[in-house]
Amino acid sequence: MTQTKKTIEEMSIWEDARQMLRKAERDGVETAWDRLEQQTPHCQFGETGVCCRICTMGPCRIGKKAQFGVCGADADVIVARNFGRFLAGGAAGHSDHGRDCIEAFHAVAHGETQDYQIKDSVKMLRIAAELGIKTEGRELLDVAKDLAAEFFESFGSRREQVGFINRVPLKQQELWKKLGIMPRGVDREITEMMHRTHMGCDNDAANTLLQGARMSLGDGWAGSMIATEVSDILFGTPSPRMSKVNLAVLKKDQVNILVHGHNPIVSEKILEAVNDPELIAYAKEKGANGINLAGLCCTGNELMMRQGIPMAGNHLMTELAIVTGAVELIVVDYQCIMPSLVQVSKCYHSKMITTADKARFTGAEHVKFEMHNGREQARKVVRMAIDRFPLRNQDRVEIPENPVDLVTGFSNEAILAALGGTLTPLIDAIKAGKIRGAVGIVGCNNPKYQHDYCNVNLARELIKKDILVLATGCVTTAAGKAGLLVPEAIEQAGPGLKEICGALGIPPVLHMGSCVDNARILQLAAMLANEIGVSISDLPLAASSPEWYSEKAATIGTYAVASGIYTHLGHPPNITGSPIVTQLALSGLDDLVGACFVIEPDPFKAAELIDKRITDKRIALGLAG
Ligand code: SF4
Ligand code: MSK
Repeated sequence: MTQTKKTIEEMSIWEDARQMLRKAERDGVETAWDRLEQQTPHCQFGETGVCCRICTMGPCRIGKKAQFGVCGADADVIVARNFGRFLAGGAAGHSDHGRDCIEAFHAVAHGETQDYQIKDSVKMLRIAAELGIKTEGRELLDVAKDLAAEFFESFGSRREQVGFINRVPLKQQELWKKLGIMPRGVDREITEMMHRTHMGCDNDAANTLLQGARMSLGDGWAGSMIATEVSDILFGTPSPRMSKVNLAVLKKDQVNILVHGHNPIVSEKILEAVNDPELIAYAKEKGANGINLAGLCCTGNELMMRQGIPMAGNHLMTELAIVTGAVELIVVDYQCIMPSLVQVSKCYHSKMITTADKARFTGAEHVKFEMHNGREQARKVVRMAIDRFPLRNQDRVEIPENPVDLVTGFSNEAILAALGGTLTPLIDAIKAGKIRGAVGIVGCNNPKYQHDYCNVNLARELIKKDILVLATGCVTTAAGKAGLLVPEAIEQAGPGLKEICGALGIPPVLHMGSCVDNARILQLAAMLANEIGVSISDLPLAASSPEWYSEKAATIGTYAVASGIYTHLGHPPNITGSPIVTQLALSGLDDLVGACFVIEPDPFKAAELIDKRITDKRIALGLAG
């Protein structure tokens, strides 16, 4: 993808973003768009995946001059190895987040912390029973101890399959066994991928990709799924609630704190601290009218889903939020946090706080959060924010106006409750063609695209075609800003979807959470398939990540495809230098797992392609297209 200098209007579809991009220019602040321009054109060897740095006989690159690396590896092997390691990064990110959640849960179960509790014991007992743990007549914490141990087991290496595989339709489980892609343990599959892609191991591109599928399934059906389920147990299972989105959620007269990253372990404690009357009084002493907490990216989604905390912006809004000049402090945990935030903060009075030893940023202050001190550390951080309020230069503050309303909180439990406790009304609506299918639109922003243009337009096009949209990750913010997350958005939907969502009082685009919460969509797909008695790949479903950028997004796409869900990406991963890998991703996988990737940068054309796939699946099920 080549790039020329964009106008501010071409950079983002949003007025709040454009206003801050103009301010950034005036304030001399460099943004991701400026740096993209400096990086363009990108290296073609890197972009097509044919640059190998796996050993020091290289680096090697495949092109007109040489068809083989020093060791003899060809483009297919090099691309497959690079892509395998790319997917491993994503699987490790989600799954290590999941492990951190289990550690908090384990600490609660063993009485090692008073700072976290079990908020949803009903869900905990239900999941314990689902995983074969005896619950009757036992103390809650005893069950919790066993459940934490069971979750840890899914990360290990001595099992035939991870625990939540019991959720997958049996036919599909058989297929995964036959193909050798049944995930045995989260860590095992990631380690095996790193091993296979060491020089001199797996030199068969297709074989490496199958391990990519197995490892990604380990992420989707274990690492991410456990992260979601444990977060619900500790902080509450989301239910529908109102909130607001865009930079207008920042407040001129209050101390503004932003939480950014992915894991609610830190942000939930910050939320508690900002509601502490003592700290609110301290903020007033310092001349502020209160303390305002807003989210960014997926930590923002986690807090919004469970607590209704407003969302300042998605991935490409993170620098721009600080450019308002109104942010005292940005607290981060991990993933998707641009290192540039340290520099942007320094252009204002803002302070950046890191909280995880595994995600430190040079130039930011580190306040380490551990299980036993989360509450105390959160109070410390909020106090630091308040102390910065008097340093704010109100003349440099510019906060966009008009936040947009949205409804969030659509966990599967909430969806089932809206349906009256059973999937039957949804299945009936699908059979009748009122809801023709469902698409999970997930993932990121990428400055190579006009910010959120594809995310929003794809969602709009699909709901027009009576296709229900399930949104997670940074797409939720895009959909929210576009007014698609409120019940009134049914006016933009096709007649069938309008009728069903109108009757249920829900929006045609459902906010289902953060990146790890794509596991909620997997589970919903599995529940539907089990109820109808088919495989997930038989259902009129699709997934899409129109503006993706991260390793995690590629892993999500891969576990979606391996789970039987046709998946659209706006641009390909760095694999196009290999005919074998590209062919397998774009069609070959369809024969193996019943789904494949499709690449299309234009959201309107993508909607047509997805619509066609959904029509084909409906017809195969004996339903009207
Ligand atoms: Fe070159 Fe082979 Fe080493 Fe890769 S593994 S850098 S292709 S010699
Ligand atoms: S935060 S992975 S930019 S969705 Fe989950 Fe957003 Fe993508 Fe990060």
